Amino acid sequence: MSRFVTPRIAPSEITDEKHFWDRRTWLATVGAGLGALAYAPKRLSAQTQDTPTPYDTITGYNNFYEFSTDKEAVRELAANFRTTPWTVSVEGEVKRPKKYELAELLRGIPVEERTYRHRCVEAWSMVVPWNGVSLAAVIRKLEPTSKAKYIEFTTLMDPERMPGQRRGILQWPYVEGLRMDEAMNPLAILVTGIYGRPVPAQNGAPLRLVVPWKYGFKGAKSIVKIRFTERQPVTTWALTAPDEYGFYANVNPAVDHPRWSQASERIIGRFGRKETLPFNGYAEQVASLYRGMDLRVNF
Ligand SMILES: Nc1nc2c(c(=O)[nH]1)N[C@H]1C(S)=C(S)[C@@H](COP(=O)(O)O)O[C@H]1N2
Ligand SMILES: [Mo]
Repeated sequence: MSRFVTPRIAPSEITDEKHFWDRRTWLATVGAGLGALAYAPKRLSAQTQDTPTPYDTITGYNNFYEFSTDKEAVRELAANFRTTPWTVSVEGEVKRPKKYELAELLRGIPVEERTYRHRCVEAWSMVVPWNGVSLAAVIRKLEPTSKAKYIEFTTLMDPERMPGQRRGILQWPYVEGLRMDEAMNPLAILVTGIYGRPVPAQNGAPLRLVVPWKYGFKGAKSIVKIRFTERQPVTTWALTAPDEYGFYANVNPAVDHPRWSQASERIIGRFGRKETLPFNGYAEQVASLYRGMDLRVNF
């Protein structure tokens, strides 16, 4: 899987956070020279300046109900989860419906480094240096038809390999979705790595969605199906508890969850809380997508 992680710097060169920061320092140091243009990973202006959460915390505190509802148990339960071979079925309103081997799906699309705030609907947050590909680039490659108004993502269904699926906690498989214009926003990515290493199973290997202005549950893990649809997808959490989890799920400090406030968030791996920002701090990039919508109704 390492070939999907970072294209220009071998993962073997980046073995821990210290090296990650050394590399950043190096990039900043040589940044003045022309040579750096060729080597620096493409950065988006939206990238947060917040301090990234340590690797061990990001990969040791996980919501992945297919393995367990105990966040600290997922890492161990997912330790032997095999992600090769991996097939992603592309279906629905698309030029060529087809089953892709993962490498084929991502071929030709550059892997970028995107450090994003990650805000769970449970009112905790992290800052994650993801590696991944632009979802828009993948969609352009797949060529949806003019009827495609939404995109749906489905997680692997395999109770033998995912012990949590032997219990009816949710209606499996886990399904999430976006409106097509949301999916085409440059902030939306399909993640293949964290801190320059292949994304671990507990974080959604080998391919998971990240939509940083929305609550974390929109980011379906271990994706095996991408379907383009005319109708709004029926998504797992909105189906399970429609009063608590909407289809849009944009981070919004003004709309509380029925059972807790969304005004602030607990910072995992650090002390204290911080104020939650509208659209998780990405309003400048995405607020226009929702112009004219009542975000209390479409929560
Ligand atoms: N398939 C699947 N995807 C999922 C979940 C899940 O239980 N199953 N949990 C979601 C929730 S609630 C969050 S907050 C994020 C957690 O991602 P992380 O473990 O990488 O922090 O994954 C999301 N994607
Ligand atoms: Mo979450």
